[in-house]
Amino acid sequence: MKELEKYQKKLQRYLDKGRYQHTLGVMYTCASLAMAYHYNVEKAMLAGLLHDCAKNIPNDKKLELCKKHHIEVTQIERENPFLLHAKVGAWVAKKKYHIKDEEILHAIQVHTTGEPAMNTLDMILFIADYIEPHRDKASNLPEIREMAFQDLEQTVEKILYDTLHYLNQKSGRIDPTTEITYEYYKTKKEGIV
Ligand code: DGI
Ligand code: FE
Ligand code: FE
Repeated sequence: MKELEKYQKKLQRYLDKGRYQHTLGVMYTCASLAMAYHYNVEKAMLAGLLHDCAKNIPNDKKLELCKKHHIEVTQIERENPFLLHAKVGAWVAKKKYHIKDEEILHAIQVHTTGEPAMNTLDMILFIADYIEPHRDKASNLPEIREMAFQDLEQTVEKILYDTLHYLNQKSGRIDPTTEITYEYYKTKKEGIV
């Protein structure tokens, strides 16, 4: 837990106030979900704390970092560089916060779009990011918050369904990974895979 405090101090310098509050919300929500699903609580808290560590890096700087450090950038990420805060975040967590745990780095990397067949920590972070106490805009929050403590996979499917609906409504470009992930969890729910 000492490490968590050290990282909090550092993060506070790199994130704006609202983002830092969100980060703490995600960290504690990750802890709650870890308790509910018998996952390592400290590890889940670390993933939650660091997940948006690259959020306040300007877009041109994110693209520059990717080029310099050979991080692959897809076309949709080039057009919507905010999506890159997940991949770049995993890199920052590794290089600047010295996180060695590959599971934590992976959960950070996929926290925005998700990916098919996520592991427990990936799902805990993905869900915590959506339901943490400061979030108030997403639709169906009370229902999703309840579901989160009952079934991780169904909750991921519901969040992706709502996210795709929201992006369609505001004509936001959809990352193919978001779509593929939704299809994976939808099929899984129907009992086909
Ligand atoms: O960084 P946060 O705001 O805490 O949360 P996040 O990393 O999950 O990003 C949330 C935003 O990402 C939300 O507005 C929906 C958006 N998003 C998720 N998948 C896609 C997407 N945006 C686009 N354009 N395309 C996607 O596929
Ligand atoms: Fe994020
Ligand atoms: Fe977040």
